[in-house]
Amino acid sequence: MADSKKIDDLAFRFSKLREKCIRSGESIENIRWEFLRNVYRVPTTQAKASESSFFTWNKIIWFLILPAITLFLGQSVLEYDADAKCLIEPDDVFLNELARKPTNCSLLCEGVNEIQRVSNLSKKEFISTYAYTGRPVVITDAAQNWSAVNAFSFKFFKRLYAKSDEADLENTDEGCLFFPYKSGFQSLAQALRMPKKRAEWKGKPWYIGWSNCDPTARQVLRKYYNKPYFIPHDAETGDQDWIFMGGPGPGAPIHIDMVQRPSWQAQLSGQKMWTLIPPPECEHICRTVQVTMQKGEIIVLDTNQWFHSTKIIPTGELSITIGAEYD
Ligand SMILES: O=C(O)CCC(=O)C(=O)O
Ligand SMILES: [Fe+2]
Repeated sequence: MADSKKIDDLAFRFSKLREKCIRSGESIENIRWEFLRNVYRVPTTQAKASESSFFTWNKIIWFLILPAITLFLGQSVLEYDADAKCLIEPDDVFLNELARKPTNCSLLCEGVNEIQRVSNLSKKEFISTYAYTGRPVVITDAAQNWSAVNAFSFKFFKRLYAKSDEADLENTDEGCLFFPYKSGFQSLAQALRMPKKRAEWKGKPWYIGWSNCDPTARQVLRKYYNKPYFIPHDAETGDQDWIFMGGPGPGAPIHIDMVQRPSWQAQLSGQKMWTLIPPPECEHICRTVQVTMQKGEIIVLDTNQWFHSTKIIPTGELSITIGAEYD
């Protein structure tokens, strides 16, 4: 099988397993052997009903070769290379690619030749055309009158988190995630301590992203923005704010997410270009699209279905965005 076919095949099997777990409520651990057997095409072994006596030939043979196997395994354990790379690394973003359902291409991206820019978008139209189809859209007037537009800056976030406990900021159990990209920072706390020069974009370039998990900071943030006006009253927007900040150059590299829901992201400072690539199974009918976000605009996007990357456009301002998931 060609490599890409193998990956498609594997992706399909992973996706089936995921569906099965969701449907049956079983944990992936319980059905992982079934999955591995399926992937490696090992036939299911069935005990033979006729086997009755303990000393069958089979057992005698096993009795003889077992010590040899034990010796061999013992040797292998001694030679075990703990640093050897796994077939698939546990934190590999490739896993996100494998563990997803195949996309309904006609719904997601067929005929999407460019990203629509709209204004005055009614809740009704948002629901019927964009909210759950995965078709990306930019709402140009969505965040223009948020006070976040003039208030958010590097200094703002430094002050916002000054009182937060450093350990709290890094507690991944609470869903606090930090994306350092190529900045070299290991945590949000560390990034916010960067020298003034670097923060003012006169040192090594940086781009970072994080999910806010400090409830006090969340309350402050919410004073600066509203739920986007086109999101229906009964649709929740996630509790977790996602913030991305940095200067000109590469932003997020191409990836696909495994989050619960589609999301919106408001451009509050600077400009950022998004590249959206349809999933491979849609390549024959869909195309890659790009859009540059201006200050005060919101992009709505299903990051679980579109591969995406970002790039910050030089404007003299940091790019700062805030976003959340909705359902
Ligand atoms: O804003 C960015 O640079 C990347 C955001 C992203 O990957 C996401 O919202 O899923
Ligand atoms: Fe993403």
